[in-house]
Amino acid sequence: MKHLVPKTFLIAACLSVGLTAKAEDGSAAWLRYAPIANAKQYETLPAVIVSRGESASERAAAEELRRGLTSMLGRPFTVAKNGRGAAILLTADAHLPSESYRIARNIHGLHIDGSSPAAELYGVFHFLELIASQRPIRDEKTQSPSATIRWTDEWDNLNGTIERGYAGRSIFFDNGHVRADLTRAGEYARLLASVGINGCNVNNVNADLDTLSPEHLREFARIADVFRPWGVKLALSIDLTSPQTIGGLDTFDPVDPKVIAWWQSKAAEIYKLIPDFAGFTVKADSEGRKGPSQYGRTPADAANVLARALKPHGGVVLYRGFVYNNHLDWNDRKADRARAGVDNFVKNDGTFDPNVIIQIKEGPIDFQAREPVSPLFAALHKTNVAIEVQTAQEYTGQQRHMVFLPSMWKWVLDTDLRAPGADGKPRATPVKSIVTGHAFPNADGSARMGGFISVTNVGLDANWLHHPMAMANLYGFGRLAWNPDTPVDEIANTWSTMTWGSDAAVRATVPKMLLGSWQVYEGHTGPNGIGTLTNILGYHFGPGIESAERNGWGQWFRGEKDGIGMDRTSAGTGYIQQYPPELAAKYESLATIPDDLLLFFHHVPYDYRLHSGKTLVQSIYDTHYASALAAAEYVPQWKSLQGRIDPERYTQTLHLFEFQAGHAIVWRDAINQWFAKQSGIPDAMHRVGNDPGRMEAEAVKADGFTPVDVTPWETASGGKAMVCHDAKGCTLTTTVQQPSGKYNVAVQYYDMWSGISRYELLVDGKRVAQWSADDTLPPAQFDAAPDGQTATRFTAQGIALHPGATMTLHAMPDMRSELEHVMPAAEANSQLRPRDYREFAPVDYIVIGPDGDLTPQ
Ligand code: GCW
Repeated sequence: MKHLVPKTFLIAACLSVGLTAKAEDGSAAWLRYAPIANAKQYETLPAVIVSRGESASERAAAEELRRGLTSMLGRPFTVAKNGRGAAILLTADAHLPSESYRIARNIHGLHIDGSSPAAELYGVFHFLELIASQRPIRDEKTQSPSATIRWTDEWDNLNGTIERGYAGRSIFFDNGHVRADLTRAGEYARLLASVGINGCNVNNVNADLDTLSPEHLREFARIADVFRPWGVKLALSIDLTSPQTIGGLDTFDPVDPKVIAWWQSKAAEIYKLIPDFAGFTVKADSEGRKGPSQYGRTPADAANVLARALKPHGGVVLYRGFVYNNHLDWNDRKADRARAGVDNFVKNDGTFDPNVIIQIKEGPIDFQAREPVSPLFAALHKTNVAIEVQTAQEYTGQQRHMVFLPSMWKWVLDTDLRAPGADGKPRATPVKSIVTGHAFPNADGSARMGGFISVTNVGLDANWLHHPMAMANLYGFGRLAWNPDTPVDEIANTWSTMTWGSDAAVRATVPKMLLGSWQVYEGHTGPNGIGTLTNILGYHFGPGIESAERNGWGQWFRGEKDGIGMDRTSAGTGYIQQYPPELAAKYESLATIPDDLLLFFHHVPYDYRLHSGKTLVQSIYDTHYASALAAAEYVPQWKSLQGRIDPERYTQTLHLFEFQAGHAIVWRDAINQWFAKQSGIPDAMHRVGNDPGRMEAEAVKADGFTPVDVTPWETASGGKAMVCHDAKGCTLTTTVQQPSGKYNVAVQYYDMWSGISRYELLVDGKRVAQWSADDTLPPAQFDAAPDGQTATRFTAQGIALHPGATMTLHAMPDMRSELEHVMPAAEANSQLRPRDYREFAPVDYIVIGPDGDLTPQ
């Protein structure tokens, strides 16, 4: 590498920086700036950062660079207004394309040029990432974002709760107001800026009706203030009824002149307080929210009244494509929720104003473990569109399972819809080309406005998303939004190095774990495009298979006697015909439909032979065993990194992997048992229903315990659990049959949200293990019943057993009377009634398996 500057200008790198792991809480995320192993390679980097910029963003950029380089390279860097000699120069260059930066070297030193202060920040963060991953400094070509909209949506409520938030309460709101202390909000904006995210919608799309009250707007302005230095613009979700609900008008009809005037004056009021306000997100005519249909108006009528009010100020409207009827008729074989996007929007193509963007969820249903891509992307040719993905893992393990979502998103973005061009012939139109505005450009040939939105739902948990690995999703979202061609292994590698350090074993292990994790999760939840198979009427976390059927929500898979899967062919709901012809033909034919999407599109017998050569049901059994095992293997893989990662994050992550290993078994067994019963076809390998070493709680000698039916039945082994209503405690006793030796003993039980039952395991009267059911997981939410989301396990390792030994599980329920009528704060403003959260120490089964790091099967 050519040296940047003469050696005489250099300050020797401080080589004393070690790699000793120190305790960390994850709040620094990927911006830890840990000292790098070989700082010497950057010894020619000048120690003076020259920045003349006066704006808050330019100051933030210079300070970030100083902080990052000093910390990583272990020598002091300083910021100056002017410099003599070699320096790192942060400069504005108006000739660069919008939001772009360039890194280049010349005789004066290193230049980081940005077209705007925010772009200087992007350049700085990119440069710091380069150093953190110990890549060589080279001249780089100008880097520009792929699209203008790169936002996160946060589903935070003003009362401080977060809809589908799995990492604590809101960083923005509490008790009906914006928090007094917005430190975390500012830190969040810094994280967002570091991956090029330029907007953040801070309140739930199910917006509080008084979001736009003058009092709240003044408070929101404070959030905008802490975002601003990081180039992150504030957006708000609004309710379309606002002119009526808070404006006092007798209507919210979007074409009514009074309503038009109201929105105009509201926009002016907002921009007075927040001059760089980004715009509105709108959920209307969906899941009980009112919308333009009430007045016989179109989504375009509604979107345009807002867009016209925002236009003079430079704002945009993100109108959500998530409009569907949640009271569909189950008995109507033609009814199909997946059709809703195209059915509701395509007729309005070309009628939306230029500052309206239709925000389309990646798939036609709702963030399932796998769905085909939404056909709406290819159906709107004269309308701006953006893709909405969900970093919050609502249907993918709620940040209690590790699921690296960039793998999924990349698959979506690369899916080629084969939309016809002007000549009517199919052409390459991958989703990424559509959402970046290139596939269907404006009339003048320029790219349409488009973009990327991640529903993120960070919370007050120190590490933002609860599972340290979940932060790879936020990081990866930013990287893909900036450049959807970024390879996912590059995302996994860079994130891992910045988050966990550059130890060779860590670098070899973490990205590999991440990159396989979507497949693992899909493999032990809903298979073959059927949907996640979680309890859709509950919290979307654990299995609850038939909750999707026989109701108006339309997440049906039609599991029937003759077979399973939604028939969406032309003989069925006709949904497939919403795709452009070439792709429709591929999905319509059983010969070409990919195995992993089969049940989304076709109704087939249980013994239908897949392209893989296996029958559907056998493939489900096999995949579920393999994937649960893969999830269990995360534990020993992670343990192999002990000492190479700070103990605090190491331990926290280990607990999550241990939980995941147990919960993957809950999923595996629920789905396999259900398919075995439904199909009547046994597992050719005799695993389903035959669990070596497993003792059903209801089948061993019980003292005090009583059996209960668990609902849904597939979420308990044998459909039953034992519960203890005796305040003195209850016991389960069995006689060990195994040969003498060391074993793992796992207890599968249910951990309710609020009670704390206590358990101890005794061998020949001697206590060998004890634990409390006081985990913050599961349930990730407030569940008062034994079911798929409260099911969990405790594993005691290395327990010495001998044939004839008496093994006793002693359980103490938590029967405190104050738990009898509890209303969790998070549910306080919902329709729910207080519930009985006493915890009767429910136990499903005990299993004895081989000693070691793997949880017994
Ligand atoms: O999937 C559903 C979620 C709702 C959410 C809705 C939406 C904010 O379960 O919690 O509401 O999607 O995206 O609007």
